Amino acid sequence: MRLFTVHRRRRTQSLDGFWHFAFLGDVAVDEVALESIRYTELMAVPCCFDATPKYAGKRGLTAYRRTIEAWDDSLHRLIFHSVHHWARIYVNGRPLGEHRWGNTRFEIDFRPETTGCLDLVVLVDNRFDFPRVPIHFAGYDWYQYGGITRPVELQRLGENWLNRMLVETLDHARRQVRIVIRYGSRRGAESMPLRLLLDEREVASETVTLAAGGGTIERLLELPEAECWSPEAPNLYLLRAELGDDDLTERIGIRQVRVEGRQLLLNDEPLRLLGVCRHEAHPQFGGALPESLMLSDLQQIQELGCNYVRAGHYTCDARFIDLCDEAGILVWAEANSWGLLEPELKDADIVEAVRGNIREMVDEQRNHPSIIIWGLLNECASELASSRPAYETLVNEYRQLDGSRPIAFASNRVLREDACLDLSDIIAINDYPGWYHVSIEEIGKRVDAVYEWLDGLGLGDRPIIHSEIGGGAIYGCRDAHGERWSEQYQARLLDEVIRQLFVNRERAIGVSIWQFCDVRTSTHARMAMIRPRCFNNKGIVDEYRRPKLAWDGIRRLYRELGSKP
Ligand code: ADA
Repeated sequence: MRLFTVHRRRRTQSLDGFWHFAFLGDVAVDEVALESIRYTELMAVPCCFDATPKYAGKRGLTAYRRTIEAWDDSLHRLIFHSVHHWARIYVNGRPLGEHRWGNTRFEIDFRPETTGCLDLVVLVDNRFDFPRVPIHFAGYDWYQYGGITRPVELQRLGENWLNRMLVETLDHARRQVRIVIRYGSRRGAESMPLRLLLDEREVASETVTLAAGGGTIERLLELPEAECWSPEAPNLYLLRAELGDDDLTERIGIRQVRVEGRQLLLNDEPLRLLGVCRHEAHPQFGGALPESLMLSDLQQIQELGCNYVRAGHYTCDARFIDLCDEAGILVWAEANSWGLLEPELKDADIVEAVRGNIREMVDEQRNHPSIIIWGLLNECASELASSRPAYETLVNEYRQLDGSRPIAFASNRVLREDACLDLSDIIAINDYPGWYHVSIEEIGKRVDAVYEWLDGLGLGDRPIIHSEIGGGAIYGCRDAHGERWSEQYQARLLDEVIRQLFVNRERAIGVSIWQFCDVRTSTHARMAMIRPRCFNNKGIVDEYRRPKLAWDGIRRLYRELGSKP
């Protein structure tokens, strides 16, 4: 699943391929008798079943089935890297667990009752059904496809096993890292050899006594031979832990990120972020992008001169972030929470779900050196004092899980009351001058007004990222008028905004153009009426990644501006 081998010792099998499939439609989950399901066709895993021609646009309950082989009667683990939106897992007819949102990894541990062939069934539901699926809502501005959308793996865990290894740089100059190993143990009280290897060279070795059930081991390590990670020199190392018979590898980069005054620093050097916002979407694959497309997206993003991607509005595929780690592309990673209003932010189930989503994302992705910002609550009701408790809860969740990265939420409540923005380490502004507000000629004035407003709020001393700017263009639409929806208008608009931000002014530390590619949006009437073709057409490449007119100008500008302020 990753760009490196995670387990060299642990038995692991990929369950990707064709599974038996049944579309059950609009039926209540608890009324389905597993024995009565007739699997009449096949479905690919991973894939979005509703991006295939037969099920395009369909919502309902589905069942996926295949056999798996238990190696022996040890604890086994199924890893689902994403099932969209809701899943219930059965082995030999026994329900083992549920998961209620897409885009993050979850695990199901079980001890097989028999060895050999087992029957694995996964019920997958892509319907919008609050409160069963509390963070996928029908009106979001991207099409939320369903299915087993990322790879699935089966592992044998044995008697003692490594669950996670978290690696955090404490001091990049001294190459000092903190390592937290979480393990599981069936019996405990056993003494075990623990070794840590950096690119296969031993850097620590000791004997540890395991606690029954499991526990954590925390160590500080200095790795003087390691070079720091940065966009210019993205040095990566494989850190492998061996505990008894098990092992676990993480790929690490030594780097620290912090906010100081109006700057964002990486290893004490100020950054300028020039990038794009990117959805995982393609007409043929939905949100389940093949590796070839991840790679070609990355190539285009590099070609454009970007050093930064805002990924989201949900947890991006770890393989794409692996590619960013390698390429030195900086990433804003974001938990799923889009446009929530007052009633939603006051709803304990929704806030708890976003919190769970944050926990899973941080747990899965915190070791990526390229991730420098944790994002959340895109364009939610931050102007209301009643929203503050939700913001505080969720921002604090991030801070407790990982205090090593700044936090930002993109706000479009500009020039208004504000009740939450002070909770954000970086001020992130989604504003569309030249599109939703003011004419192209008035963009500069609008930018000044936004900065004055921030000063007035007493937040003028923080770094500012223009987390979204943009305008729609239909691919191929060029005419003498060059008005809205034409490629000329989009090109003119983006050129003017970027110049106003970085050439005529020097206050912002970053920009992410909304958006990299055109994406299908929801069929909700409110959205469909303002989105020609039911696509969000603000991509600077279309949904098939064909560059629009704006491409060349942005490419030139980004290259001229460069990654240093
Ligand atoms: C918002 C939102 C995006 C997209 C954009 C637009 O800023 O964060 O997801 O919907 O607006 O195209 O209007």
